[in-house]
Amino acid sequence: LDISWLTESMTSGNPVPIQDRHRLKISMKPSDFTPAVKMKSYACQRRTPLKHHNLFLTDALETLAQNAEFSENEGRSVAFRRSASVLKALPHVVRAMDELKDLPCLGEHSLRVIKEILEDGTSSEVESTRQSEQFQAMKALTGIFGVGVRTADRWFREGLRSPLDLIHTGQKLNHAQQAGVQYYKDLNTPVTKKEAVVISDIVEKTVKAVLPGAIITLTGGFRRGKEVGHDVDFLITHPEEGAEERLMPKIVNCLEDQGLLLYQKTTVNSYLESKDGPARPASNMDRFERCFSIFKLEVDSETHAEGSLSNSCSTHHSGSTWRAVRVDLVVSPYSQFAFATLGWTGSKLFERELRRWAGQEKAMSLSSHALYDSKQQRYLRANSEEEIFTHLGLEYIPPSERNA
Ligand code: DCT
Ligand code: MG
Repeated sequence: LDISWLTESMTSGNPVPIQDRHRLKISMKPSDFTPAVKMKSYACQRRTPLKHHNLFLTDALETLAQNAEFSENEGRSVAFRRSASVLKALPHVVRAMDELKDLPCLGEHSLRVIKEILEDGTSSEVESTRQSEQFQAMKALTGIFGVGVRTADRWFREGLRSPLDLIHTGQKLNHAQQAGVQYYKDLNTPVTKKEAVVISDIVEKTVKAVLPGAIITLTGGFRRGKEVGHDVDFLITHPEEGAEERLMPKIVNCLEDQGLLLYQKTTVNSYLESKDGPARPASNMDRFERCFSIFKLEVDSETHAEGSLSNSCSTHHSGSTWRAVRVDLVVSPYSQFAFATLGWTGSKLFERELRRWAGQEKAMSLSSHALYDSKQQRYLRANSEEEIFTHLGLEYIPPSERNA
């Protein structure tokens, strides 16, 4: 429906010409216009569903974000992620550049990429990034559990391209990286919701056997409604403050006794609340008692995908009845549980934006442990995520709409 003649008249302030007036009689429903979307600028002010309308654009922008992370250019990476996130929150497919003109966070570079995709179907920068040897090698190397961008970059400059190259050249690897190489294929096979549910049952039974009355919450992407994830995240607490102390070693022992752990590394809780407020700006690294683990998950023949276990780097063989799955366990004191739940539900960008909102708009400092109000010089307590949103002056966004 072409209504440009009408909108022109409306915006110019001139009356609709006589010869056009009969055209106004055709039924005009509000849905005939693409409504101007009022988009808030912080991702934590918006509802971002898991399934959205602009994957063809967001995938491209997130490729550039990932490439910026590989060269440790955080500012550039966050800029691309923010652009992508705005498009995820749009209620319609983007078809033309003028639909973007009132949207926040879309920088010059992102707009250039979007324009190219809308006009040509692809962006040359995105395609050449995806095909570049460096990008592919960095993806493969950082895809190894225990390997960060710095290590991967050093290996790349030494000529290494894949996990197999690490084995062939006899690289010195720490324990986490050894497990990462050994279970490389399994750990790069997405964990399904079904597998997450099976692991939840195991974790729940184990934790409750060790500490009756404990509360176990599935967090991370699965709490936001994702169908697959790269790992399974759990948050554990107990209504009696203090009952959770030194709980992790007991959980780990119990899991080990059942032969369920292929790898684990536990870090102790090092969080201390200072009466003067948080010492450093709230970071995304929290200080809970935490266990990074790799579970040995029995696979029933029905879900056992053909070939998914034949792993050239792995000691186990095709025909095994188990697979390796990354599981993160976090223990929180009950008084911090709401903050920990909010912090561990994600998405990563949603969390980053919550902390930025707190700091820049509210003079508060938010972490997965606490919320500190710098003006009142005191900690604000909360028993639920809803209360934290209220403290922050934000509308409550449920987990399924935090997929920023
Ligand atoms: N988190 C964060 N900042 C980070 C890392 C994690 O705020 N730098 C939070 C948000 C999500 C949660 O911890 C779990 O992290 P991941 O498992 O990495 O994210 P996910 O959303 O669960 O993604 P996936 O589905 O791939 O596991
Ligand atoms: Mg996760």
